[in-house]
Amino acid sequence: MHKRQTSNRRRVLLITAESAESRYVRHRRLIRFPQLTMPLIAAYTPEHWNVIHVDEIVQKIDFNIDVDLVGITANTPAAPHAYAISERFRSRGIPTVIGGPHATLMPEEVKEHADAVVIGEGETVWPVLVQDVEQGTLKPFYRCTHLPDLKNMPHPRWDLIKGRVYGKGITIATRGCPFACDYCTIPAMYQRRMRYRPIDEIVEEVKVMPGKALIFWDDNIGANREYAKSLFRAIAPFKRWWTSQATHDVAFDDEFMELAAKSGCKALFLGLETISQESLNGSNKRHNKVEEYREVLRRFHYDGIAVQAGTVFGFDGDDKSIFRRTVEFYKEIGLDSATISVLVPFPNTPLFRRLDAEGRILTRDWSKYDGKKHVVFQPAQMSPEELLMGTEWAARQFYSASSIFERMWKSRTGLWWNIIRNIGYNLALRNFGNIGYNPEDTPAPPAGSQVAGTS
Ligand code: B12
Ligand code: SF4
Repeated sequence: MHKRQTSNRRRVLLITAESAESRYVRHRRLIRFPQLTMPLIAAYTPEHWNVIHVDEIVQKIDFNIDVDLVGITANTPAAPHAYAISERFRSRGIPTVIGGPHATLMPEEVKEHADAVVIGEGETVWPVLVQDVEQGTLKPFYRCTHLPDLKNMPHPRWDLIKGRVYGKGITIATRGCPFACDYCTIPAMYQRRMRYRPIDEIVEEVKVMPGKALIFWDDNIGANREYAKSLFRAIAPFKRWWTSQATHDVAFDDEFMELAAKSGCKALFLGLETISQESLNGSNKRHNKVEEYREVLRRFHYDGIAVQAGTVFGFDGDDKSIFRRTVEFYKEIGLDSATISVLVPFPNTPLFRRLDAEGRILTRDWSKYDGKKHVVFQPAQMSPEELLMGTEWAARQFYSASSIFERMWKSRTGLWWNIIRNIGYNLALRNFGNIGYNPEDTPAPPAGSQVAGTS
């Protein structure tokens, strides 16, 4: 049992929640990406509070800890687990607050399990909430009505990120995304209003960020190309390596690509999602053009930047051939790496509402909304089991030794770390038994079959 410190400083425990199932998958990863959320909320906490952070990917919660407030961030699959954590602290009379994507999408449900809910962004409401705790006037809901402009953003508390050899140097340059893909929660979280931090403030931050490699956890760092180019020019002298997320059209802006490369960009996550244009159009993602993907890869590799492709199976246009076709195409174009998932209709998104109206939502158990080990809706052209096992098959094919060799041979981009990254995924998949399903050869698996593990 921890004893309260002798000073009369208040104590807040911030928790980055991660369910046991997800922990099992993520703890085995070579790279365990940390989230920025709690290190940033910590930086906005008044100085007379002590902040303790527990990131469940790498740390355990001490439920006996003596604190005045518990703050939890949770995405949808972690929500039921976050509720359980919250209830345990509440049973000891400690007030709890939950924020993050799920709280923003489903505040009324979240309120049943916490004393307060933060809806939307935390910068402006968190200091008010903390003061209310001090005065014993905690309110049930704290809604972000004035979007923070992110000027004077304090440095995130990187010291609170534990258990990572790589990836402590995280921040953001921009917030939001101008697009509104129908399955994505970003439009609801940030109200489709792009914000840009002053570049000189980011430069000051880059100077002191820990580690050589940095991550900008922006949703779309290329949303405003001119801003991005100025940022790249400004951070180039510091010779850091960095990665972020963008849309694939940046590839066609030569100046953007050159400046990104010169400023140390080693890889970008691109939400390619699918090789079916029909599926992209049906998801309000017309800005992705499948016919351009090959050229996109060529241009990225020309500038020495690797591509990590967000890849999703289960769109209405997908039949059982989509798995093989995708893996073959990725090999052909020399794709560096892919995050392979099953489509998830997150609550309160346009996709969820459509599937719900069509009677195709199979469960509202949010813990199954992980995009890895469960299918939570009825796919249009296959069974849920076929979708799950097909996705697993595609991940194994994509990260097989021969596929890694073929893709790396074609990519020739950042080979030493790119190969290590691919091997990491290959090894992670080995932690789970291969059930040997082949989507086009094996008969349909029985309903309720379990998948072993996806990337
Ligand atoms: C980093 C990241 C990851 C990392 C690390 C995750 C981790 N658990 O550590 C990796 C790559 C591993 C990952 C994986 C996944 N992720 Co992710 N990820 C992100 C990303 C890009 C950045 C998170 C971040 O640091 N943001 C910056 C901080 C500052 O912003 P923020 O979290 O929104 O916090 C602000 C407010 O929301 C609010 N707030 C949030 N929580 C709290 C709590 C309190 C108490 C308070 C006061 C305020 C507050 O205040 C903050 C400041 O304004 C987000 C997108 C995003 N923009 O957030 C997606 C995002 C969170 N991920 C998402 C998803 C779907 C996943 C996966 C399920 C994908 C998959 N199918 O595998 C997995 C799940 C893994 C897991 N179990 O955690 C979705 C969540 C959707 C949802 N409805 O829950 C997001 C929103 C992306 C999206 N396009 O929709 N992810
Ligand atoms: S482009 Fe990416 S971040 Fe933007 S709305 Fe679509 S999926 Fe979400």
